[in-house]
Amino acid sequence: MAALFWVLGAAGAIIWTVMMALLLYALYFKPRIHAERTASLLVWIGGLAIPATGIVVLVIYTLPMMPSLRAQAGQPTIEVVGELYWWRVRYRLSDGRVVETANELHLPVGQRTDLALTSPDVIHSLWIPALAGKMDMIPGRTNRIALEPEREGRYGGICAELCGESHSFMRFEAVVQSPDALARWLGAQAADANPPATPEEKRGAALFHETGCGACHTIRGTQAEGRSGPDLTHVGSRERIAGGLLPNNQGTLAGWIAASQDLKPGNKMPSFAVLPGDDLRALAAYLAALK
Ligand code: HEC
Ligand SMILES: [Cu+2]
Repeated sequence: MAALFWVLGAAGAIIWTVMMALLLYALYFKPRIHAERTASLLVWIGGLAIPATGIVVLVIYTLPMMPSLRAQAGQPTIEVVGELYWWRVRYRLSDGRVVETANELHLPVGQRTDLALTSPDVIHSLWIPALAGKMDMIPGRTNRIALEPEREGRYGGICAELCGESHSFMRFEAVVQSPDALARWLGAQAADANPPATPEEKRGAALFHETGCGACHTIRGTQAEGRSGPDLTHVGSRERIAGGLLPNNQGTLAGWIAASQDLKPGNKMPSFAVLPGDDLRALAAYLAALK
């Protein structure tokens, strides 16, 4: 980008200076009147040939700078699906297992990762300003973007295409880590959910099934196999919930379950305002322990 900026900026500055000089010359030095043949020659050369050559040279210089968006063999590919209003992130491991998570995109530092982007219903746009430009997520097709982060850290990402009521709450984080740390994280995510340990967590697990949460959420290793909401197998390991809206802890989990529609209007999870406080605390304790 820096090379592109300096070269195109310099070319633009040179052309601007020459044009201004010609303008001043024409205005103040009153050149003699040209014969018609010379005049039309001037127009053809100065008005067409020189600008066309300049543009062609600049295009030839800049075209190879465009990143290749084709998936490259051997590069890890992550599928990201834009949902209303959260991000479904899917990793296909080399042993055939599939790991799904939400609103966190874990990437290896210094390595190219191809993202395959799509959406089931409306157009979203994936944008991590610190890492790359925007790329639309369009129903019925798969767009690709390649990321090659240079430094470890957490980078904020947002949806950059107005997609509905809670569009502004559709955030996520790219977590750039060493390939070793990423492999450890993927290994942990691929495991089935921890069984509930304390009596409160056990009550939460039972409530999860009685209340019907499993119709929309998967918790691998249990009967919950719903697909329309985020996979909750390791929800306790995430930094934030609900598309970056809330930090992740027992209190915010309980609040989310009771009042998801007030916190994030129009999202696809109903508020469970009828649940008594005890039940909410038990559900939240169970989910928070799913590290
Ligand atoms: C009708 C489908 C549906 C049902 C039923 C449902 N959920 Fe959800 N849930 C969703 C959707 C969709 C989201 C994502 C909302 C968003 O972020 O926009 C979600 C998000 C969540 C999250 C946040 C996950 C994250 O990583 O951001 C938690 C926790 C959660 N649900 C727990 C529950 C619990 C507990 C129940 C049962 C009491 C339940 N859900 C019932 C659809 C559902
Ligand atoms: Cu969106």
